[in-house]
Amino acid sequence: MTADPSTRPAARQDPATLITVAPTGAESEKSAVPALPVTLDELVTTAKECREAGASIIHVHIRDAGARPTLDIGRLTDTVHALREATDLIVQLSTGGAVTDSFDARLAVLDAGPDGCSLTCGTVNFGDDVFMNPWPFMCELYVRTQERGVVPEFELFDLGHVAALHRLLDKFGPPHGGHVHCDLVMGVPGGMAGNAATLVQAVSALPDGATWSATGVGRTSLPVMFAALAAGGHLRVGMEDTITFSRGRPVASNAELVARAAALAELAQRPAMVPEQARVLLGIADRGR
Ligand code: KMH
Ligand code: ZN
Repeated sequence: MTADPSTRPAARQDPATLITVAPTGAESEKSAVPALPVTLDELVTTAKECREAGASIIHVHIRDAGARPTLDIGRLTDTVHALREATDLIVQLSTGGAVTDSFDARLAVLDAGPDGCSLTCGTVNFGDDVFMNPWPFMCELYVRTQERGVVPEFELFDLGHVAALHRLLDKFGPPHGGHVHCDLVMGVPGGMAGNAATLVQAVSALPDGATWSATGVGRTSLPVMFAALAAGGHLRVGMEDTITFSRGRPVASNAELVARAAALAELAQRPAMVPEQARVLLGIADRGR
């Protein structure tokens, strides 16, 4: 029996699942979360383990010698080279940084020559802080990605960010590589809720042909992961977003979060894709290793 066309999903369904790992972030402190990778050695080891476990993109925030968040361009450049040397992962640098970072420092991240970067589509309350992404900053960053040949991933923390994404694409045209890929960051205190109903609403508003992943911060991690798989999306996991594996049990490593995501993707009959497949999906050229 064939399915009734009216029940077929409108959303694009990729036969495999792109898994992004976001191993570090800017918010957790090493002293509170000892398993957090903060040195270059720890990051490279994490990257290799996560690649083995099923990740194809690494979303990178780095730390300084005191394990504090930094956007130091020398360290970022060394990090891009080291990750390329050690793995075939797609290297995506955060342009969000920490809430205290200046716009100029966030724009300069592209100078480190990553494959991709995050581009958040609007300001959002972020716990007790504010993550600032005013329209002129978004525009400047987007145009620079087009000029530098860096593929942006549009980070959407709120439904209003989806509207801002449409506005950006209408004004400046498609991104480098020609394909729009978004990441729904859900469950941030101040952003959109991390649940299935909100995910479906956000996905239905995305540009035609866009692909998307989703991540739920904190305890929204699992509900968002199940909802994303059910809706045909991709997954982002990692200690940037989740430091508790299950009730009362801290995450032991980023790789175990990737392994859990890959196992769920396998169960959903959309197994984890390898970086080569992800590059084709996202229009990201292999810059050589
Ligand atoms: N650390 C947050 C303030 C991104 O990487 O682009 C911003 C963030 C988003 O993590
Ligand atoms: Zn980030």
